[in-house]
Amino acid sequence: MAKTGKHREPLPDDAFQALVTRTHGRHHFVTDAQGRTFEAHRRGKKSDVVVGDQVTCTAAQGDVAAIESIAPRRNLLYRSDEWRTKELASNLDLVAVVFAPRPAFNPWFVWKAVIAARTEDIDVLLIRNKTDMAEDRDVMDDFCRLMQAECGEDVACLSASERPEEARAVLEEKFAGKSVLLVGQSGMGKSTILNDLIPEANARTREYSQALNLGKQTTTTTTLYEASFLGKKSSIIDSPGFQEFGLAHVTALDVLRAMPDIARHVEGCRFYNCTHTNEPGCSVRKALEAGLISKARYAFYSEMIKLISEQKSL
Ligand SMILES: Nc1nc2c(ncn2[C@@H]2O[C@H](COP(=O)(O)OP(=O)(O)OP(=O)(O)O)[C@@H](O)[C@H]2O)c(=O)[nH]1
Ligand SMILES: [Mg+2]
Ligand SMILES: [Zn+2]
Repeated sequence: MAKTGKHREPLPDDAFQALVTRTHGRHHFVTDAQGRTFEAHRRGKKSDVVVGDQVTCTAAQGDVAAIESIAPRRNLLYRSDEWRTKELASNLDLVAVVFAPRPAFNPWFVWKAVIAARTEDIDVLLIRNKTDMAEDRDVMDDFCRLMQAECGEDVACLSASERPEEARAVLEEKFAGKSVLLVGQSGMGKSTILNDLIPEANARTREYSQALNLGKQTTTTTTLYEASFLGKKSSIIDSPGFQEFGLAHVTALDVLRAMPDIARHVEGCRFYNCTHTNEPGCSVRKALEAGLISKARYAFYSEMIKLISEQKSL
């Protein structure tokens, strides 16, 4: 049966709308308006279904249904490398990037996640978790100051495991009425944060996987949980941690748009197409030399531009 174009056949009477709440390889789960959950298979063996998609399903037999079509998406967050793209979730209002001093703090991961979200016009919240840990406290403080004062990002500081009530109060307000994706490297505390806000989710956290020796990555599927925060319908999507936020799909302009601390200095450059890397008369480099731009941020910016130009010349 054709799903698009002029020759679309009418769907049977039992067709229904649903939300994709979980994907695991080719296995999908959808929830309908009555809150019933079905295992759902995509018609035609396509593998284009993403958590957050609104879909039309048919033939619910018991708790198994078929996904006939996917409604147009408002946005789609994904990462990519030279060879492939990996969709994370769709129809998002907020990307919450979780970072912490342990297992390892990686500012580039956070900055790349911000670029990915901004490129799709999705709002960002940075969540500094594990504030109870003394390790690298100064590094974390400096990073948060930079992100707030120089980059204009919203940063929430919390301790999901030691002060869950506080974490809940801060995040309920930020998440109310929104569809929120939690992203971050493995072990940063995404599932712990989810459990603080939606205890019924009962998501596995590292203690559990350590006890069972399940290995490093605790969360293995992307799952959407619905909740009511401050009386508003909201949802949180927990996703498996990963190490590299590949951005093979972004342009130099996308990078600059997501880096206001750099972009604010581009006005006086001699060349209209200045890349702010090695051109003479560059006002960004002047600002860098005058100490008006963070060295770490500039190093990140120039590496991103280098990677993008290398890709173009492939
Ligand atoms: N000290 C401290 N530990 C925390 C905090 N939040 C989470 N943890 C611990 O950090 C570990 C990892 O937490 P998870 O919630 O499983 O991390 P995750 O980001 O979901 O990891 P993946 O599912 O592998 O991507 C667990 O042992 C948590 O108890 C916190 O605020 N402080
Ligand atoms: Mg997890
Ligand atoms: Zn320049």
